[in-house]
Amino acid sequence: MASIDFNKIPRFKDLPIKKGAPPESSWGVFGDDDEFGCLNFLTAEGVVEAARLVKKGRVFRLDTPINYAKPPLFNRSAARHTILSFEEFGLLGHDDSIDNYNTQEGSQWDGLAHVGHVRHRAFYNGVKDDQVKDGPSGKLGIHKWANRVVGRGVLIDVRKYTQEQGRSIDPFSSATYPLKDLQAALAAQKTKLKPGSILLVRTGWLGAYLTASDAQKKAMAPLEALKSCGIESTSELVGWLWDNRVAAIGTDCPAVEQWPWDFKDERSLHYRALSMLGLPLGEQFVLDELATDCASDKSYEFMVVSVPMNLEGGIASPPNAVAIK
Ligand code: UVW
Repeated sequence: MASIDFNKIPRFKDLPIKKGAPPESSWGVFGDDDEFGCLNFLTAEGVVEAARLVKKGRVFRLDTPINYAKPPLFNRSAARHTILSFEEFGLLGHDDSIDNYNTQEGSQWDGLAHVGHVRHRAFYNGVKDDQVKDGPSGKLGIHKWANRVVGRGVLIDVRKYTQEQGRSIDPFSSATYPLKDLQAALAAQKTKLKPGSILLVRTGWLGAYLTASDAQKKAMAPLEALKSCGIESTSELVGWLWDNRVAAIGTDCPAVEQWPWDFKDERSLHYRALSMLGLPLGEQFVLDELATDCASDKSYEFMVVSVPMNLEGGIASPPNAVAIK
């Protein structure tokens, strides 16, 4: 990780800085060949500061177990886990084999090659489809993040905040949490964003999913049937994330924004965040236990260590993440 002069990063209102780049894009800010986008906000100094937040030695796993969703959402396939025996060698022991594994079957970071802009037909920083599909040497591969997603985590428990206001939303509807609720929840928690935060937002979706019946889970899994809450997708929302130098945003709902989102609508958050700003999106993160702990010690900041898969040229990854307090 390199150092960064945060004062030299343009404000959202001044984007784009590169001639010909799409409006509200950060293309060129970190160099024309940059593949990290907002992860550039995570610095070596930020890692050291984040480590100072570790006070009581509690560790919270942020990933769902593989195959937690039965069946996986969005028509994604389930992994097949087989335990292979060493018996034929006269040895007592085993290996694993995981077949048919989709890196987005559960908790996941969407890498920057996951979704390109619908009209500009380009990924972050103008990367084209053929540059992504170059295999291990392709651009925007997830393996490049393998040692990059470490820093100060901040939880916004907007689910708890809105429940306490007596206006909770149905996680199984396409309702959205507006920016003003995220900001108000943050203020109520007495937490501040600092440059280089990994922002986690608890919407309540995953907790609701886990208590649903098998039949409900089966019914909601297909792309066409799923309805899920999310956070709003507006210029104001992404401008606030950018101007606060948020490095990545993870939520406990399936798509960060509501589902369904409209693939044809360039105002959708997947385009605004992944393609325009290079801002990683995290989905189906496990946040409830962390949220309970944050509420009990009134501290909503912690160290996040996320080590995406070292899959050369990969598109996405389970976060393999822990929050440490
Ligand atoms: C879609 O939004 C379709 O995919 P995901 O959010 O899992 O990246």
